[in-house]
Amino acid sequence: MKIVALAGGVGGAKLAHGLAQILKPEELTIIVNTGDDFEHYGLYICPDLDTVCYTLAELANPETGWGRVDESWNAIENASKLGGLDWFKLGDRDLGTHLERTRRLKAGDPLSQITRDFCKAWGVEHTILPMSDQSVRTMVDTDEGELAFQEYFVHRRCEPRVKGFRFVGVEEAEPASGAKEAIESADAIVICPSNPWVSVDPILKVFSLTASTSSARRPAPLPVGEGKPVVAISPIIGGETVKGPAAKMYRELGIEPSALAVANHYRGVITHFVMDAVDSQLTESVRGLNMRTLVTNTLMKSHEDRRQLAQAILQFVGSDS
Ligand code: FO1
Repeated sequence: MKIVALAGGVGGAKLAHGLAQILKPEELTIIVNTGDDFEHYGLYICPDLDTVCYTLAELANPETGWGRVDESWNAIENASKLGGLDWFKLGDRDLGTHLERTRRLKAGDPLSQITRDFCKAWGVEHTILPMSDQSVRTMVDTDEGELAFQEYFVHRRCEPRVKGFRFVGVEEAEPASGAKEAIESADAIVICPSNPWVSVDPILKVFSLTASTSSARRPAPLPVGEGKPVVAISPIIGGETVKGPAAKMYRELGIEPSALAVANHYRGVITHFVMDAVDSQLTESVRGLNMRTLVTNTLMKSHEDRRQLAQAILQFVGSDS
């Protein structure tokens, strides 16, 4: 079964890792959000892309979910001592990734090719692609003005109240080389349990799969995914997010955070929806959105949880396709 997974950072990476434990390399392509990318110290940083690559390479820091395992912090500590910026923690090993990626980008290589080469070097056999080789920048509109994504997320610890989002460059961004073909030849598309507003929506917009950030712009009859199952896994469990600000964002945008709110967010895009057992009382409401539902354990604490959730999702979308 050929699957395309759409992923943001930590939650997306965990499910992608579960899928990679089951599917052969030629059966899985993971398309990753690059709206979080930014330049820092003159280096090109791709947090979500690196999180997915490190996770599949089993090189990720198990405590944070982002960055590298067995990391040291000499460079950033030294920079900080010299008066430099230290709000975004770049580890010594991780810095090597940013240095080499920046060198290659400056030499004119596309991000998708660089990512393929890095994955080969790290022993990752499944295909991981950025959503686009062109720049898309997520901007967060807040009560303190518009902030670049990492400024909002890491520097300001998601404290400002969110009013909306803007994805600069998304209209012009073409899908990365190979990504559209992967979607076209996939049997199903899996939207990982990543933040719908800032991790998944930018990818959906690049592929014209939706424009669900505004109900006024509810659209898009799946020009790419049409005719195949598209399944989303709720990142909201029992009204809260496992990690990150998705629930806070829903609240600040005037929507009660719940699995139902997530299903509603993806209305018109998805055919199948997976939610946690603690949210089983929402099943009928989600079915009312014309979606098939699966209620299961979606919390991925261990590698085995990741594999089991991936297995359940594959069975769910495979059972009627
Ligand atoms: N997240 C943090 O909360 N604090 C950090 O200092 C931080 C550093 C960092 C370095 C490299 C990297 O690839 C990711 C990093 N992240 C950090 C995570 C990242 O900024 C966010 O989790 C994502 O952008 C949201 O998906």
